[in-house]
Amino acid sequence: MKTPIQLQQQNLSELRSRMPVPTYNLSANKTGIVHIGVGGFHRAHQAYYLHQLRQLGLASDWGICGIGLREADAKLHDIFKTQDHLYTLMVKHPNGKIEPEVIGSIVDFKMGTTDPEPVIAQMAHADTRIVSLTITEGGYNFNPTTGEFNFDNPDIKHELQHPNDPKTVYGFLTAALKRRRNAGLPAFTILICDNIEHNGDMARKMLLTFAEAQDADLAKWIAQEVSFPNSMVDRITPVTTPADIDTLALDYGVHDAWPVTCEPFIQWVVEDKFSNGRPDFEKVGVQFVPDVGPYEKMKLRLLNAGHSVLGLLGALHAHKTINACMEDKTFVTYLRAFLDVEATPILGDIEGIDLEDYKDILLQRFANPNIKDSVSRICTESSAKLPKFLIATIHDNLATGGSIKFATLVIAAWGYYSDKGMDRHGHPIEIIDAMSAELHKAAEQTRTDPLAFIKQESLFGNLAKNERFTTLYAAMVQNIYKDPNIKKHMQNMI
Ligand code: CS2
Repeated sequence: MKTPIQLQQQNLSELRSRMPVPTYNLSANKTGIVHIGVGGFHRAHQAYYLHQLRQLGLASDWGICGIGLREADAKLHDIFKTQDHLYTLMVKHPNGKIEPEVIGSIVDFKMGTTDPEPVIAQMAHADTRIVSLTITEGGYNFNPTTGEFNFDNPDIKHELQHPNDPKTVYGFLTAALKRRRNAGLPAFTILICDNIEHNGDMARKMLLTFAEAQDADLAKWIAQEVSFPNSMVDRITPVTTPADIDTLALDYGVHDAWPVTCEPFIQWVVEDKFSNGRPDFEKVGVQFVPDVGPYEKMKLRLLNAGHSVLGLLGALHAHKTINACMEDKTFVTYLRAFLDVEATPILGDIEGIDLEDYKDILLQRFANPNIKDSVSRICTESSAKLPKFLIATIHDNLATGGSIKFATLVIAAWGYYSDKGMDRHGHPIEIIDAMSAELHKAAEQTRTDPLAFIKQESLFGNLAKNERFTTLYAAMVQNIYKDPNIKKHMQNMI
């Protein structure tokens, strides 16, 4: 056992014997990227790619300034302050090996909740050339079925009235872009790193809708000057646990109040449309393609949907982690059947990708016993995820006459989960979802109206009017309410 050393710039030379640390000058020449939403994923993905570039002696004009727009981000802000924005990335291999490494690509962190001015100024600074976002699938303020911007959001109403007091990303982006336009500075690229199909196109549409309501001239300038590359991002990043912090301190001798853990796999496929330059990301394995669409669809409909299949069915069965689901033969067979029979046929051919290999690797990734990705993380904000990950596949298969049964059981299970909020042992499940009250209200009417849950049009579109779907769904609902042992129903289908 080593006496733990506090993670801090001044201790890096001492830490060097314990794990790899940055070899570059931590204060980048310029802060070229402003990133909103510095969760575990950003730190395991984009910030790691930048770190690799910096280790190669490149990208010194691309330091990252993290931004927190939620009160909850204050915790990371404070930790970063004591740790000089350093953190440890713990890559966890299936054989139990852990590779920790200190990452130094984030050079600053600002909160926008108390005083928006420093954040707007940072985005409007001449050195800032990219503003990137990971604000979660639910963070973009649109109706998942209609795809329309939600003007009823009180924060949006507020910032339309008070452009100098932004609350959401839309208010911050327009305030900063306006300042750049007025100063004659080039616009920055807006790079979305969330799991949404055509994420750049979606963000462009949302930002222009908001900007038009605020300032039509500015909207025109944004439409001409700002590029929004679509991108597909991938690395499984579980929630950090106290055990991870302890492992780092006890086994590696590093005190880090908020390390990040992740799997070895990493992928980023991006469209090369950057209006104001970009780091040489291709030198560290980022793929640039003319059209990201097929890659995004593949990832969302296989990986993310696969996660949701395991997550919701696993929650009812009382499996705690994704790898526990993968140790259960019924779950593995069911998942593979869903992927092969329902998700794959709608993907078509994707250049350079063998979908069978992709799925084989995916199953190995899910099975990594060292990752212990919690089912509860996967089920968090299901209302923002399922329309894009799973319900879209049901719609596609209804249109083509394809199979829908494996996905439909997941929807029926989601309804039961939202109604009862407990697993098969009667233990409560904590449901974390911005729509949890509405979901529960709709689901609890299932006994009197079996279709009540799927009548929520903002999530399901017109599924409640599709006879092929409703007949199957209603029968599954009846079975689950009669016998909540979800595994039995899964077994009957495989
Ligand atoms: C997960 C994703 O949130 C989810 O439901 O499927 O966070 C997933 O782990 C990442 O997209 C992996 O790249």
